[in-house]
Amino acid sequence: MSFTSIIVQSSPFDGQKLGTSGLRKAVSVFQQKHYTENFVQSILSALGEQVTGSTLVVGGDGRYFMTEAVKIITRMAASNGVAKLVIGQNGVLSTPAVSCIIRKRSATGGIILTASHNPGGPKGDFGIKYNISNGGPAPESVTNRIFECTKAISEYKTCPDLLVDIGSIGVQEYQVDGRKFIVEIIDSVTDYVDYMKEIFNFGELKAYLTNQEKPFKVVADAMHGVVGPYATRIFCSELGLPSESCINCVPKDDFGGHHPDPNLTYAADLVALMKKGIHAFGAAFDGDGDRNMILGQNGFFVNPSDSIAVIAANAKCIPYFQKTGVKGLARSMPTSGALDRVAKGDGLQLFEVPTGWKFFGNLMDADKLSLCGEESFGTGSDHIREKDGLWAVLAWLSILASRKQTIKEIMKAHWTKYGRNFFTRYDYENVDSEAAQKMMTNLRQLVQEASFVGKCYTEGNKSYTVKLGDDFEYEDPIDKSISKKQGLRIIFEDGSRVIFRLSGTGSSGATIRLYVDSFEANQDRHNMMAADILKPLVTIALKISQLQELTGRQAPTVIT
Ligand code: VG1
Ligand code: CO
Repeated sequence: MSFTSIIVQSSPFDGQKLGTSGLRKAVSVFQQKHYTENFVQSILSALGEQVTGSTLVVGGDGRYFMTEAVKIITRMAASNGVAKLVIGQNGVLSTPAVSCIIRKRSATGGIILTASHNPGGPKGDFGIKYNISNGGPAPESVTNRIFECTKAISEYKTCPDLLVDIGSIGVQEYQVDGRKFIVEIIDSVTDYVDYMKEIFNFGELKAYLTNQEKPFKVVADAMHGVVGPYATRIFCSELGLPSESCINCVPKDDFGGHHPDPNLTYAADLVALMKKGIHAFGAAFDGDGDRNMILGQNGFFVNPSDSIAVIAANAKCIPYFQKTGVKGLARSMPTSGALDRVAKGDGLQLFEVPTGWKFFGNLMDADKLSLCGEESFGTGSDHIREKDGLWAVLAWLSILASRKQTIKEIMKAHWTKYGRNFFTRYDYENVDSEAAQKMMTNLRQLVQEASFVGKCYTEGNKSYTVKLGDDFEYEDPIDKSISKKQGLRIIFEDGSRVIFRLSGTGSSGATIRLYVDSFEANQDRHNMMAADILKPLVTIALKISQLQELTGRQAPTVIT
C-alpha cells in the first residue's frame, strides 16, 4: 500500500521541557490539537540526519491515550523517513522491555509512552520518554535538543491515511512517499523474558520456589500496570507458581484509579496482605515496570537504598555477574550511603550521580558500572540501561535461593557486616509552586553561606554540626558534561545527610522531596525504627527549611 505525507502548520506550546524522565502532563494537555504531534516531531527533528533509515522501538504501559499516541507516532515516523518501527503488540511494552529490545535489535532509539508512577486515565497523566541507541534514557544533551525543537516548531510531517494494525504480530510493509516503511509488531513479553532466562538460573529458582515439602509463597502486585503480563509469564508459566501469586496483573488504562507507585502508601493493600504472614516474599511494581518494592514475611520492608546494597553484596548468587564480575557501583545522590559501604568493603568504585537513570548510562557503556540504584524504588544493572523491577525481584529470589535465609535474616546479616544506614524520604505533593521555589531559594542561599559550615543544630539529646552545604553539581566522568542544581545538600560531621529537591516528574504544582540519611554502626540500635532514629534530623530539616511555615503543609503526602 502506498501513502503520501502532508505538512501541517503548527506553532510552539510552552513547557514541552523534559523532566527527570520524559515529558509528563495531564492527558487533557496531550489531547490538545497539535500538542502530541509537536513533541513527536521535535524528537524526530532532534535526531537530525540519523532519522533517515532509522529503526525505532515504540511501546508503553497501557495507560489512557497510549493507542492514540502510537497512531500519531506511526504516521509521523513514516513521514519523517524512519525505515522501521518495532512495536509491542497493542502498543504494550514495559520500560525495561523497551531498553532490552533497543539493545537486542540495535535500534536507533525508542519512544516510551508512559508517565510511569503518575496516575492514569482521562483525568490522569500521560507521558513520552525518548531512549537512545544504548537503550537508556536520553542524556541532557539530547533532551535539551528536543526542547529547543519544541520552541522553534512551525510545522510537522505526517501521513494521515496510514493506519497500522498494532494488534497482529508480524511484519507489515508500506510505501510512504516512495520509500519502504516497515512495521513489526512483536509479542510484548518474549524478548524480555528470554533475556531474564539468560541472566538468572530459572531451573534453580523453580526448584527452590516449588519445593514440594516447603513451597515458597510469593505474591507479585502489578498495580494494574504493564508488569502484569510479564509477571504472569515469569512467575506462573516459567517458574511454576500458582496463579494467585500474581495480583492486579490485568493492566488497566487508569490503573484501577490508583497511583501505580510501589511504596508503603500506594501499595498499602499488598502491605496488609503481607502482614498476614502467609507469604515469604512480596513485590510491587510501578505503571511502566521499572520500579519495585520488596517485602518480606509479615510485611518486613526492604528500603530501596538497602535493596541495591544487598544485591551488590550478593552479586555472586546471580549467574550474569558470575560471568561479568562486578565492575563498579553507583547510586543517585539522595540514595543512602548503604551502597558506599559495600563498595568500600569489597574494594569497588562507587559513583554518586544526580537523580534520574540517564546519569548511569555513560558509566555502564564505559564498563565502569555493573549495579546501581535509586532510593525511589529503582534498582538495576548494566544488563539494560533502565531500572528494572522484575529483574530486581529475580535478583532477590536468586539470593534467597542461594543463601536459604529469609529476607529479614539477610537484611540483619547485612547490617551486622556493613552497619546500617537509616533512611527516610518525605514527599510533599502538589505544593504551591511559588512557595516551593521560595523555600528552595532561601535554603540555597543559607547552605551556601560561608558561616553555615560549623553551625550546630540540637534536637532533644542529639546535636549535629554542619560539615558541608551545597547545591549538588555533577561532572560526568566520561563525557565531562556538567549538571548543576541537582539538590540542596546539608552534610553533618557524623556523615548524616539532609537533602532537599524539587521533583522533576510531577505534572502540576510542585513536589518537595526531603531525604534524610544517617549511619549507625552500633548493632544494638539496628532493630530500631527508622522514624525514631531519624526524628531529630527530620525536625532539624523542617526548622532549617521552614517548610511548614512556607508551604502551609504540616505533614508529608508520602513517607518512605
Ligand atoms: C523520580 C525519582 C527518581 C526517578 C524518576 C523517574 O524523579 O525521584 O529517582 O528516576 O522519578 O522514575 P523526581 O524528579 O520526581 O524526584 V519513573 O519510574 O517515574 O520513570
Ligand atoms: Co517507572
